[in-house]
Amino acid sequence: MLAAQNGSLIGGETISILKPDERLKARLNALASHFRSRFQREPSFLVRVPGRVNLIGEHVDYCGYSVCPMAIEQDVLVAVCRSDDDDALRLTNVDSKYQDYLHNDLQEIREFRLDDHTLGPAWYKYFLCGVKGALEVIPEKRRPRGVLAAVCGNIPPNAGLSSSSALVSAALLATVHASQHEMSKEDMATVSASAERYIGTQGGGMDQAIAFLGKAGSAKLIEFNPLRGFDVTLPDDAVFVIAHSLADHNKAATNDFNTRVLECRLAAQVMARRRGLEWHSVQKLIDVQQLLGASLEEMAAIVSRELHEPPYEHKEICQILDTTPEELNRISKVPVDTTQKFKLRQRALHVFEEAARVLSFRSVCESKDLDAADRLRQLGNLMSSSHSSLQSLYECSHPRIDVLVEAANACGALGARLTGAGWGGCVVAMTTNDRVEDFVENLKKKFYHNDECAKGLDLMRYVFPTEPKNGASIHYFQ
Ligand code: ADP
Ligand code: NG1
Ligand code: MG
Repeated sequence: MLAAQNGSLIGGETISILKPDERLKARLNALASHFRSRFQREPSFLVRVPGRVNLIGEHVDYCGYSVCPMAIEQDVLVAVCRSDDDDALRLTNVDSKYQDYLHNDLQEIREFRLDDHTLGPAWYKYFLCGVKGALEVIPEKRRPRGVLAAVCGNIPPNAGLSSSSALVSAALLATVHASQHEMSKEDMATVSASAERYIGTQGGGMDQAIAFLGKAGSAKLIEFNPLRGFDVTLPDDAVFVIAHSLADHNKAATNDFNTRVLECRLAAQVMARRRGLEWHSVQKLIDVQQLLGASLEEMAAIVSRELHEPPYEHKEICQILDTTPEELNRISKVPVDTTQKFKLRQRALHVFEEAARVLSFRSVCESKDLDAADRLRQLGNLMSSSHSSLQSLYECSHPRIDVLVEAANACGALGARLTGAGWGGCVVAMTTNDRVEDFVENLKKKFYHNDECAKGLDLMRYVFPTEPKNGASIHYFQ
């Protein structure tokens, strides 16, 4: 059974039911006609959940630290109809590369295991994560017998813009709304973050939080435990450009992501043990910080004292924690190979320094003492330092990402960094209003024009300016 943070559901604003604007109407009509052709029925409502770009605060959410993303225009739409004369879940996708899916008993999805894949999950499993999460919190008498759903999305997938969470969150919202069950945005985000873990990745909750809490015109500082979002007003003259490295990385298809989550947990436990603290209850790096009552800057210094540079072997971690390899494997929550080595110092250092950069980013945005140029320069520097840390300490970049960041800098970006989990995907670069058009054109020339991978692509979909958009919404067809 899923529980929201602190074990209970928290109240708050619910998802807005809005009239579709003109841009949405065209897509909505195409989706409705796909729905009709597959199901010979009219859809009754539509949910829209956006992707996001994280401006700063990478790989810190699952350590308990705040992040600073904004919702983007690209989204996942789901047209939905509840069916009370049939027990099935029927799913279809406008994009034919995602095959239709049918399961004859919707209620059975509660018991499904969704993380048993070798080459990465089928698309519909993300949808099932959201349905499973919803069924766990909707009272039995409200649950629909069956659901028909048609999906269409335009978030570049496997690229760090959170297409997976948009899909999981849309499935959750669709099922909850079809059941006429009321939930606050915060509860939706929390349940959706837990639900996405069924796919096998141990994410921290940033993506689902901004998917529901996003607000047009501001980025958000997202805090966890309890989940809260604070508006961050970005400088008027700043423009953020997303650029795709054209290297995909599906998080659930490899152990890369979960290994970092594990390294952070082990770093926290080893630090706790070395400082004479009870380590079993320590799960996140923020737990050690709170137990030690130290600042983020002090934590970076403590890391340098308590954790050594050469990678830790499994055996050494067992010795420090005074535990057996079997017990360590059990608490690791992800499969661990005993020959695996863990870079505890490097990962923990990244997290504490990146968490501090998020707070600095917000202070710089809010500062009244800086002139416009200084503000942009400082924000750009924070983004660039974040990228260097992801590259060298966290080792989650990709050669194409590093070349793209360099190209963005050479084209005059004030700062540029990998965004999302990495190992491929997108970068976010900051430029100014008056330079954005030239910046995008120059970046196209520098990175994409002579690139084999970019041949035949509509580059507008791979390199584009973005601005903060609203989070999830519900729309009716009439
Ligand atoms: P991201 O960084 O985009 O969140 P993930 O590796 O977490 O990448 O997961 C992306 C997966 O989500 C895709 O491989 C695909 O299975 C699914 N997905 C994303 N967008 C869509 C869509 N429009 N329709 C169907 N499935 C989608
Ligand atoms: P992406 O790249 O969008 O899948 C992942 C995690 C986030 C966060 C970032 C790294 C999920 C669903 N998302 O994002 O929680 O940890 O990596 O900052 O696991
Ligand atoms: Mg994802």
